[in-house]
Parts: sequence; C-alpha cells; structure tokens
Amino acid sequence: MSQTSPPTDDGLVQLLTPTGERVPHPDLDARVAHLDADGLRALYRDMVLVRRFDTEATSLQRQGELALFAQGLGQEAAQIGSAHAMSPRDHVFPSYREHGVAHARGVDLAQVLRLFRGIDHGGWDPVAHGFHLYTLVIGSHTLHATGYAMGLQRDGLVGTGDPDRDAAVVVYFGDGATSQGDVNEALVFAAVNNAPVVFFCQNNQWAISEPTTKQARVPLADRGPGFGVPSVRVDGNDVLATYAVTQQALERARTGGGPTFVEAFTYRMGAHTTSDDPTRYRSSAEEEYWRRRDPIDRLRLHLEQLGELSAEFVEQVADEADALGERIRTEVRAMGRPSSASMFEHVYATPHSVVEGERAWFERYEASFTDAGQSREGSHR
Ligand SMILES: Cc1ncc(C[n+]2csc(CCOP(=O)(O)OP(=O)(O)O)c2C)c(N)n1
Repeated sequence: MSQTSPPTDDGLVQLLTPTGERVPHPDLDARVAHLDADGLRALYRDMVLVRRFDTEATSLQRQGELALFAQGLGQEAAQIGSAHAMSPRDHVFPSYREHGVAHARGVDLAQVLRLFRGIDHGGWDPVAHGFHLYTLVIGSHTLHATGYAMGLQRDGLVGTGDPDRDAAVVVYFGDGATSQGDVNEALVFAAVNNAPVVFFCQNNQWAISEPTTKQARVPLADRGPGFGVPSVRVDGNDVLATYAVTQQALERARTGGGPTFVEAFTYRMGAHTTSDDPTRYRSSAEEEYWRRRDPIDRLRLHLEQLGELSAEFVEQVADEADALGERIRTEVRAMGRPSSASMFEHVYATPHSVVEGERAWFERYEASFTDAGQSREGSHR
C-alpha cells in the first residue's frame, strides 16, 4: 500500500502570503479591516516578545534552571492571532506549548516557568485570566473544555443576544492529540450539545518524532464534519488569517451556533522539548523550507510593504524583548524551593479536617529526619 501524501499547505485560508502580500478573501476581509498599522504592530510586538521568552526559557533549561521546556518556536502566529480574537470573557484550555496565548491573556510568563521548573502546577488564576492550567496529558483537556463550554451554555451565557455577555471556550491541542480517544469523545459531546467551543488544533506536523502522515490519511480538518462539527483549515503561520478564522468561529460559538474545528497548519521549528533531538527524525531541508515561512518575518514583510515598520519601532520592541528576557532570567533564578508540605495547600478552597490531619502527620514525619534521637522507623508508627 502506498504511503500517504506529504503534508501540504494547499487550500489553506490565507490572508498574507509567505512574502507578506495581502491576499483578498471575500468572507474574512471585513474581520481584519479594523486592524490598522497600530493593530498590526501590536501583533508583531507580541510575536517578538513571546519568541524572546522562548529563547530565554530554552537557555535557562540548558543552564539547569528548568527541568524541561517546550518551545513554541514557529507557532507564534497561530497563537497570537487566535488569542487576539478572544474577548476577556472567553476561556482558554491550553496544552503545554501555548506561551503566546498565555502572554496575550495577561499571564506573567515567569509564572509559566514555575511549572517547567517543577515547583508548582502553574500558579496563575485561571478564572481571572480566562486561561486554565497547562495540561500534559495529551488531549484530556478537550473534555474539560467541552464540559466548561456546556456549563457556560447552561449558565445562560451563550446566545443571549448581548455580545457583551456571551462567552465561549477555545481549546488548544496538537496534531498528535487528534489520535487520542479523549479528543474524539470531546468532539462527540460538543457536537450533540451544540457546545460553544472552538477546537483549535495546531498541526505543527510532528507529535514528537511521529509525523502527521502517520496519524491521518486526510487533512485533520476533514475530521470535524464526521462529528457534525464544521471545520476550517487555515495557514497557521499567517497571523491575520488565524485571527480572522478564530474570530469567526468564536462569534459562532458565542451566539449559539455551536462548535468549530480549526486546523492551523504550522510547523514546530524547534525541538519537541528540550529533551528531544529532531535531527534524528527530520531533514534539515524540511526545517529550511519552514524557516523561509517564518510567521514573524511574514508580518514584518507586510508591515514593511505598507511602509509602517520604522527602524525605531523595531528597536523599541527588541529592547522590550531584551528586558523581558532579563526579567524572566532574574525571576527564575530567584525562585525558591517550595516546602514539601505546600502540596496540601490547594486541595480544597476551604480548610478540610482530613487534609489538615494529613499535613500534620507529614510535617512530623519530615521533622523526624532532623529531630535528634528519633528514627525514621519510629516516626512511621
Ligand atoms: C495521554 C498521553 N500520552 C502520551 C503522552 C506523551 N507525549 C507527550 S507529548 C506527545 C506528542 C504530542 O504531539 P501533539 O499532540 O502533536 O502536540 P505537540 O507536542 O506537537 O504540540 C506525547 C505522545 C502524554 N503526555 N499523554
């Protein structure tokens, strides 16, 4: 039997070509019309900042300051474009690579690194930011997202006729996750309940060393209609297209139109994580092909063609990125070690006698290692 054809960028929704020319689109032009030069520069700034964060975090891992890091390199347009299309009332369920979305939702990126340093599970307030905790169990959060979306619906926050009241959910996952049962179950639940959820699949073409061609014989977007979920396949390296497509899908969800499956076709330019060596399973020619489709370069070229990217602005953003890198570095190095007993702190919102009893036992147990005359055995009894 023949192999599946290689991944292709044919037939993607695109508003910017890789060399930055604007492509007209009858259905989506109106959705980006309000993005003037300031609006475009804001997208550029966010993409540059988050890329700098990525570089800094990777270096910190190499210096032994982080246990692991998952880079978002190359996926900045998919993340910043889609995140800019959200309202503050929307809720995001990320996997573990959505640093661009975290940043756009106002989460301090140093907080994200507490997780990768292994000192907490992500310390931000998920409700305040509408940005829930990172999930490492592939695809499981698509079910959480769908359940949350059904909750919004049942709380009367969908299709109210008031755009300032309606809310929806976006869940981010990868191409590999689409092979998981959880994602397929979430699509079933979302479809039959008409849940206000946007399934945002960043097809970065690799699930660690497994190419998308070994996960599907058809474009991933084609899976949506089988569940009764309309889908769209967008150029994930085109920040305008991902913005417009996500805005359309969110509007549909918020107004009661139900779920949408978005496949953002992009490329993971870095390694899967700092524990991975991609040279073992992919070619430098492939990496070079995608380097020429860099999402930040694309918007930069577009702004230059418009005559709207001054050298001063580029320098100002570069300085801001340097300052962010320095702050992240300083903060990460200063992060202390939490006490082991802090694991009891966030079990319940209010104190609970069983947890308090377990904490007291644990503290006595830990102290037994330093208390004179008391053996480890003794403290167990
Ligand atoms: C349920 C589960 N199975 C396996 C793993 C191990 N694992 C970690 S990342 C990964 C690949 C995920 O690929 P994809 O969904 O394409 O996302 P990407 O990392 O490319 O963003 C796997 C299999 C896991 N974390 N969870």
